[in-house]
Amino acid sequence: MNDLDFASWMSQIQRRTEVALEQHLPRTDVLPEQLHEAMRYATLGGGKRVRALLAHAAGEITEAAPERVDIVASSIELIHAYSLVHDDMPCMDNDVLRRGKPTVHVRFDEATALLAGDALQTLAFQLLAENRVTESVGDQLAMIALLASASGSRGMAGGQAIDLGSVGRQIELETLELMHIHKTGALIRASIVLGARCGPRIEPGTLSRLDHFGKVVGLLFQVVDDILDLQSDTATLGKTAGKDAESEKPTYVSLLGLHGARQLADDLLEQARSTLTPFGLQARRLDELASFIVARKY
Ligand code: GRG
Repeated sequence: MNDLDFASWMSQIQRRTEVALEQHLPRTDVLPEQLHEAMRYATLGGGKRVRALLAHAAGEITEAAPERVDIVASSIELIHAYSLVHDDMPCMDNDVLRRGKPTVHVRFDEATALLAGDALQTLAFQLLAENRVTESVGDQLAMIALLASASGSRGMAGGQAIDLGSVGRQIELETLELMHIHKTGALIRASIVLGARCGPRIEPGTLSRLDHFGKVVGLLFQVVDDILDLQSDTATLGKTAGKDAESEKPTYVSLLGLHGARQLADDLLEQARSTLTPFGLQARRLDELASFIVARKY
């Protein structure tokens, strides 16, 4: 796959992620049909699959078998899909549009959205527990624990709690950073480390270097998200644009201004790319992904 240009590589990984997710999600002719329909609606046919791409790109560094990375990538995309379903609900962001379609509670109902999110989350852990992704059982257990802590109150869910608590308040840049390291960053960071842990060639220092890269890229992702929320439109984003300002959410743009946020994105990109230098050509896809995250339009 190394001779592919970035766009072809990306669409190949997006395709194989879609196929893996479609295989692992419960069928809609199995009871309870509506819940299964909602789970598939929330997960399939949309999304950039950035976390799956990062997992595969990190797996290339440790020579991981792509079939193993597919499991990790699917688990992470399931967690991500659950977080979006719950985030869009009236008790949180109360949004009606996601990935260019009505949100799950709008298309179905609130109770179904809540249950679909719950079931997507547990399916993620079932997948990772039932399929071998690394040689040692102890390592596999550690990977399951890593995904749990990245998703839980010390990771994504905790970041969401800080986010909900900061609406309409003035917060310092450090608090904003802490919030995003958890809310958006923890799962992105886990995608990279888990992808790498699927492979046999893990040199000393590799995982901590990749973890640092993930931390920087997680922040970079959020800075760009804040800029897009202000600068882009609903049709391009596939979700309601201008939501941050409307709901008085502190963002990198509200704290630093547009120019400051752009400057921060440039600095973070440089930092992320320099972290990869020791990996040489094996980090080509991670490097390309970092640039893609900055250049993305949605
Ligand atoms: C409800 C526990 C819980 C957590 C929700 C991740 C999150 C926490 C909320 C999502 C809200 C949001 C818009 C966050 C900004 C960054 C982000 C995660 C954007 C969406 O991710 P993309 O752009 O989405 O990767 P796609 O649709 O491409 O998969």
